[in-house]
Amino acid sequence: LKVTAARLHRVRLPLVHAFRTSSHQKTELDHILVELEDASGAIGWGEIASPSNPYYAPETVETCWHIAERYLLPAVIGKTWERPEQVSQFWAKVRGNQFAKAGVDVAAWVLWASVHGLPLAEALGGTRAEVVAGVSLGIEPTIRDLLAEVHRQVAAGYPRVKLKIAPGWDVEPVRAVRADFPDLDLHVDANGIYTESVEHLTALRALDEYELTMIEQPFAPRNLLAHARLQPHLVTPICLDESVETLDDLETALSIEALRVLNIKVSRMGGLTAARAAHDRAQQAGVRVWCGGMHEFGIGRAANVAISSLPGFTLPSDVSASEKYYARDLINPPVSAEHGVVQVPKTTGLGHTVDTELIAANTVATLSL
Ligand code: OSB
Ligand code: MG
Repeated sequence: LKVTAARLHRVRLPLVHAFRTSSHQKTELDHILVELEDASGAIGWGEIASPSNPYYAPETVETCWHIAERYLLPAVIGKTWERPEQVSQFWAKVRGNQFAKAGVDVAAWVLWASVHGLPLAEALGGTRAEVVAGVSLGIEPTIRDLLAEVHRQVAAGYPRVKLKIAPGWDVEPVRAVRADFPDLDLHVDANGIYTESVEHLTALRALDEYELTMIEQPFAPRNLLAHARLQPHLVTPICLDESVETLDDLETALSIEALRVLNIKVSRMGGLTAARAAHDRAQQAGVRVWCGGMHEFGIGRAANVAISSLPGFTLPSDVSASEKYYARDLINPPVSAEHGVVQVPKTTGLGHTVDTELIAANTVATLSL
């Protein structure tokens, strides 16, 4: 297989419901779609789902565009490969920049799966026909607003709810949601905002009595030791997200027991090849995994559904239906969830058609190489 042409499309879509985390609020998503084409005209799509600002990870939309244009696409175009795992080797010298790499890596996997007549999930070795989805809910203006949102999502059938927390918005919202939903699979995500101050540790330890499935990323991404120090004081498992960008990060975290659960994001790990390897390693180490999201449009979300079909993804993934995020998604059919369950497509490649007209209507920049 050989990529002979590549295109980038910077696309903006408004969110159905504004989303606030411990670091920022967003009302629209600005992602870069990647198209890889071979000499026969077959196309693989991928999505660079970097946030606009460097508050989750160091990348931004502009840095991703630059890295893809200048380093990643030139490394791939014209090279011959047999397996999609080889493609990330072409840019092995490029450090970091996981989101940019992930978009190109996914496009290569989708192209490979299409050319070989395989559904993406099957190409990856997925075994599940359906995937259980959860929802991730942002910080709301009031607890009453949050409860309304939780009721809406539980009524829509989602069996797991994750709440964003931050100092001052942690024990109270968790207590309120737990009171209304004693048996709900509930967890929290701090996006690294807590420190080991007495006040912060008191709040984190207070969360332990609400039977949360996990506390995700309480401390700063590079502070693995703080996670390892807190875990023995909690019954609730600690889950890492931002801390694990590479397989080496995962190895370090495992060796110091900084996590009991791993949130595997295709974007944060630099693509499907690395995400699958992280799944394999975590499974071997007895660490439970699930697939996190970055509010992807349908293309990135389809990759998340595909990786979630691997056997080790035993916790619900953030692969909610398209309609939770966007009034109209870029793929057909959109991702849909019934009783919180998403069917894994059985058709080849991405498993959805890409709505190029809708993409064109929402594109703010393009590049052809
Ligand atoms: O930490 O999981 C996170 C969105 C943007 C940045 C970070 C995170 C999130 C989410 C959204 O939680 C999950 C989704 O795509 O539904
Ligand atoms: Mg997270």
